[in-house]
Amino acid sequence: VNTNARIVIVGCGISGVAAAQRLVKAGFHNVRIVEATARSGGRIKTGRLGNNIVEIGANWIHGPSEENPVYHLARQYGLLDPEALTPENQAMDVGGHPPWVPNIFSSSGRKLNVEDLYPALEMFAELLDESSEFQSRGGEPWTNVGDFIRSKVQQRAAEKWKDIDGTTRSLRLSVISNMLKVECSVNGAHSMDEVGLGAYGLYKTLPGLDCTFPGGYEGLVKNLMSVLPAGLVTYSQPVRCVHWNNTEKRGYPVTVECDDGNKIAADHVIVTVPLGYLKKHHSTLFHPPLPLHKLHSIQRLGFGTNNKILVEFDSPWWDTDCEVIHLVWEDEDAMVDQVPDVQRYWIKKLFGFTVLKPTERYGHVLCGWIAGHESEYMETLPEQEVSHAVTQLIRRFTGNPTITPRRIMRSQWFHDPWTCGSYTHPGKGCSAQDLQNMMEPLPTKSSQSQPLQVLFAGEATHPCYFSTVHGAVLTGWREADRLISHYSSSSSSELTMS
Ligand code: 6YU
Repeated sequence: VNTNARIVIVGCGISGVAAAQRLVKAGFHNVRIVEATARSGGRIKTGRLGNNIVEIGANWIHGPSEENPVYHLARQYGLLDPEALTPENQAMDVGGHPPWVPNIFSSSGRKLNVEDLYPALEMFAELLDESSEFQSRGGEPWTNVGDFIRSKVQQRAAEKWKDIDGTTRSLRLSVISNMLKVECSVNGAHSMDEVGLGAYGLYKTLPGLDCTFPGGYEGLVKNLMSVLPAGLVTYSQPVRCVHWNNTEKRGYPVTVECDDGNKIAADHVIVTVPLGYLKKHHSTLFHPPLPLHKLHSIQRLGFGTNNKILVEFDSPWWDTDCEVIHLVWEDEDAMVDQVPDVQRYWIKKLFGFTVLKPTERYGHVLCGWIAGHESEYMETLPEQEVSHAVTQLIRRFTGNPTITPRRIMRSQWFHDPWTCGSYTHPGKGCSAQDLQNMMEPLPTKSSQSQPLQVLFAGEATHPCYFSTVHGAVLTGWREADRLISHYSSSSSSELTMS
């Protein structure tokens, strides 16, 4: 294998690190990573709230079981709690929605009886499952998940809930609105009306009950990086433009131009920048520009915002066994997941909180979730204003005017200039072909020029695990393997020729 090839990786998120680790292990010694910020990890970002280790980006290992590379690595590095390692934990197939114990509060300051709301929760869960079944036959007559769910709930409520009193029916429909907001957060979308029904089923889940990293998700990045030679990453070095198809004879086919004017010649570049960044900067990031089919897929795929608002309390106002808190607005029986006036009502988009467990480790810390344009607006407000809005919200829903958070912290992924949002979802009109186009290297096959000049990794390029850390890892390995097998086969053909 010819291991002299010069390979530049743009971005030191987990996909870039995974690609570098694989290439270095295969013996490539001219590998470097160029990263815009001063740190590794990208959307894996561990911070502190008081004495607590908290996640600002990725939170869970989704589906921690044998097939999940993140689970494998985390286990190998000794980063998980014993419960996560049990066979029972790995065998639980939760379909992407862990069966967390809920507490449900309403906007009139009542804690609702969860059993009364089961019919709505169950109907919603069924419809989400059905939304996955449209793959490859489009979503006709619906284009998006939001429309599909609304029309089906209307139909089924008319049949099944016809003898139910108006107040209960209205409350159940308000619960559907809350569940739509949950899905906006899960999918990283402004509204479920923006998530394509035809492609919703592309996303695949793995078995295993979602678990966290007690010492922080960044431990995964650090361990994976420990095998890389010192100095392999250049930090605070944003890439401005990838010039490919360079025509000068005997030169390298690609030049990576940095913001400070630095130019790096390469045989291959692996681009791992987030889809949000690509959407915004594709026209200046590539010269010559991307082929149209690739560009159209970048535009069709969705990249929305999902942010966290972490809040610490002196004492809990939720049940001891509670794992998730839902806040149901009683005036939202129209099954809506967007607020009418973002500046005034942005806080209504926050679906509720997940509870950081175990309590012995975290104390009383909640993680609030808010997606969409409302979340992007929240990012522009001073932290104090966010804190005030959250305090008022909790006081209203609990009916307890004395609850006061001790500390608060929020993420701002939309205004992060190197991310421009949170993660990928299939937009309206998307199909499996769009994810294939995302991962296709440049130049495309028909071209006569040097192959594999620009390769693409990152969560948005995984055909079924997009939006996740395990998806990102697999794409880094995939592109490294593409180069490794390219050089194995070209050296073997050289051998055959000689
Ligand atoms: C997961 C989870 N999780 C919450 C929140 C967020 C995300 N994810 P990176 O961005 O990391 O790296 C790119 C680098 O490039 C970066 O360092 C940049 O600085 C750099 N760069 C950019 N421009 C550059 C330039 N010009 N020059 C040089 N460098 C440049 N995933 O598994 N579990 O719990 C969550 C969550 C708030 C923001 C998440 C979660 C997503 C992961 O964080 C993400 O996929 C990977 O970290 C990305 O790694 P990367 O290397 O690709 O990019 C249909 C349907 C489906 C349902 N889907 C839902 C599934 C659930 C998804 N859930 C996510 C949930 C949470 C809560």
